[in-house]
Amino acid sequence: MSFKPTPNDKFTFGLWTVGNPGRDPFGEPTRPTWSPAEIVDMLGEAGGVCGVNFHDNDLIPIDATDAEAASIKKDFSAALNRTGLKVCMATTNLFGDPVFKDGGFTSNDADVRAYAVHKTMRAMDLGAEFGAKIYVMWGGREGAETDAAKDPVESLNRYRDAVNFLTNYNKEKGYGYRFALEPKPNEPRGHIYLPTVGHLLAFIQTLEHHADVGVNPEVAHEHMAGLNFTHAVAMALWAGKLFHIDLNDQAYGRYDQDFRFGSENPKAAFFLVKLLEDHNYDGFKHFDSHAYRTSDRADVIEFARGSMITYLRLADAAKRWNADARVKQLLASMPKAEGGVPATYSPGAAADLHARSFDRAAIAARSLPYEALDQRTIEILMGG
Ligand code: DIG
Ligand code: MN
Ligand code: MN
Repeated sequence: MSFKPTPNDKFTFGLWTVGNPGRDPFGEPTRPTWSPAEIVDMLGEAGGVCGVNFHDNDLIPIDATDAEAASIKKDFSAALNRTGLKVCMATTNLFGDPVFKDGGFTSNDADVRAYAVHKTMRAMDLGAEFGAKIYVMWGGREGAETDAAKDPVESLNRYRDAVNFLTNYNKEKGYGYRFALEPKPNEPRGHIYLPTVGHLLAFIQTLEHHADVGVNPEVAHEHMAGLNFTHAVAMALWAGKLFHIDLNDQAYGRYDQDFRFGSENPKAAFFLVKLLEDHNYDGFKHFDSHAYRTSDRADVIEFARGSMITYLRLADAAKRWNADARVKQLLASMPKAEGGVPATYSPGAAADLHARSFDRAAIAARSLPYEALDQRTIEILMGG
């Protein structure tokens, strides 16, 4: 069976992912800095990619003249036309320039907070120009190394005020963005505010236009927090807030590795894909990851292809798991799951439950064949 991605799979890549030049904290770039148009052409070569995403300055350098910006946009548009790729998500770089050394929305400097909102409005304009309908906000610099610097409660007020202002700008301009806030526990700041999906879901409920705001969970970031990413995504799905997702992979307890999807822990990736497929997630699947520093252009394209093919293979494995006779037999052998606690309260239901007697020993003796079920999962993943 061949696993060929198509644009209908809604796989996307940021310009900064395939365009990653291989620089790391201990070494210079190992690859050329390709232009946005060249990156789009590389994604066209990979085949089956739905779209591309960008931070404002991935496309237009922060100090570009209007003429330079116009020329870049012209070349980028031409590449989109020849490859058929769309722009699916836009976001703002509020972490690269030194002005953001203490954050953007939560900076202690009111001028920096103003500039961050100014820059985001213009980045929203740019994304809308190319048809993006998802706007991601990753607060990579919104944090602290020492809590002597700022009051974390005041920081959340500042964060909320900035997001409220920008969701109102979205309404005034009629851009139709849905905002996806992206959590990360640390790096580049010692501690980043709103570090996990759970923190963001609580934060979103306090916003003026909370219906327009969801989350963009990333595998690597929940792993950095030592959390189960599938459960984080389940929480977002359950809350109706999974507006976007950053797929990659990551060893626990390491710096943000942004590895190719499924390359570090295929079993965890399987359960994530099974969750997304079982719950009919219909959003973009963004591979926020990059090739190894050792990769050349051809291997970077293999990285992009591999990301998509792994997802498709795991989705096929999820279909085979759901249809597997042994899996069905094991699930059927487990205690009845339906019923139990009444979905709605009534005095009668409470009286019945209150008076009910339970044979604890008999219930405790029931079997839960999870070893067999997990073993069968491993066998299916191994092609068995
Ligand atoms: C890091 O995981 C962040 C940035 O790459 C970007 O702002 C966001 C978009 O996916 N992810
Ligand atoms: Mn990351
Ligand atoms: Mn990300």
